[in-house]
Amino acid sequence: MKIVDAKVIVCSPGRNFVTLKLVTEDGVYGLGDATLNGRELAVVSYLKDHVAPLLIGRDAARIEDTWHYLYKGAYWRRGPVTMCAISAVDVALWDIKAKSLGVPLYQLLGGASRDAVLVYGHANGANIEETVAAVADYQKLGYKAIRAQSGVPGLGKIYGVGRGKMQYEAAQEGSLPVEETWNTESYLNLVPQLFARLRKEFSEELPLLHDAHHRLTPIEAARLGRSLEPYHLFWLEDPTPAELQDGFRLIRQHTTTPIAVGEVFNSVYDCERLIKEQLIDYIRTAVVHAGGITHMRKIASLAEMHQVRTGCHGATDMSPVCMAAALHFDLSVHNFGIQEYMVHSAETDSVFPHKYSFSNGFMYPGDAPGLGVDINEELAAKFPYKQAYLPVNRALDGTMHSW
Ligand code: KDG
Ligand code: MG
Repeated sequence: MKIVDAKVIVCSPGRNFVTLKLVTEDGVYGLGDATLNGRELAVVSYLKDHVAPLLIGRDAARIEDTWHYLYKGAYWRRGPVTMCAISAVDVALWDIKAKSLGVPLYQLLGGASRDAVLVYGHANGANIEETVAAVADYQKLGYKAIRAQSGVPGLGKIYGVGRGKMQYEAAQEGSLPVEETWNTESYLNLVPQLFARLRKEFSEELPLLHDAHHRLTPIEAARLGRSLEPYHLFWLEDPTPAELQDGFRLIRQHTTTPIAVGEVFNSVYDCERLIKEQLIDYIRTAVVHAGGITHMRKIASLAEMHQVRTGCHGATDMSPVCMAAALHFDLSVHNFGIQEYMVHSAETDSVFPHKYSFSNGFMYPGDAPGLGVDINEELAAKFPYKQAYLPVNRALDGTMHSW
């Protein structure tokens, strides 16, 4: 079953998405998400100029071999652009294989390890009281686990808050990134107050999560983790930038708050030390950024051996194609922990009709053959690419800070 076409579709139904469509000689096609938020066109070029020509005429059934052909064959290894492109090819090939065999993808990954996929929603507010109200709203929608982010007095819009309490979209249209303001001390004082208030309002049993979004040094993160211990979070995410992995050892020495990391990772080598030394509890790599289903399974297997669970990144910049792939992965891997879920806009859902569904705090990939997601190319063409960037962050004195 030879690949005869490799089409890169760029559209912006509410936000930018890059989708790879691989077509085989017998007409079966597969989709892969290749969206790299704020750097979309770099992946488009990599796919169009360097990957698509290599795929024409290749056997679509050889998924593992194609993965290594693109990874080893490039000589230049890893990196978000390359790995996003490889992910898209990989997922499209898994979609083709499952469709050809007439089974939902999770059946090819060992079958279901559970009945449903636990997800968490994003509650946020400009201040603590607004965030408490947003958590209540998410509970009413049936969510069984909720991430809580609050604005910090004096800082204006910061990561995780600012576009209405039920939704948050980080990328903003424009030719330059928006600049946000940061002050670590104000943040470190506010977050424990937020969770103290949330535990007062809601059950001790409600899994609550928080994302520090790479903005702390290891010792600041250790202070935050320790101050949150009475409120027993499900996880504290990205407590410190993960380039310096020794920092996680320091955090671990000081707190029992569970740690999640990995949304910016793109290979098992980024995770290896953190997993093997049991410095984290949840690995958050995404199918679209970490080499597709093929590579994500290797990461999950390593994690399983070290009692680390998965917690895939699932913000709105993961397209419905990635979301579907994540749900098949989540349903099948033994050491699944939780899946992030941010609802896409109605425009996005209309461009990407899909069979996955949410009900009462859980998600289901559905039983359609393959991924169970399609792309309406005619409609996609009505939403052309719009330049957009993730924000940048500056401390109060103007110094650049991690966002
Ligand atoms: O593209 C970057 C966003 O997806 C990221 O900032 C969202 O941190 C995020 C999260 O946990 O969803
Ligand atoms: Mg995050």
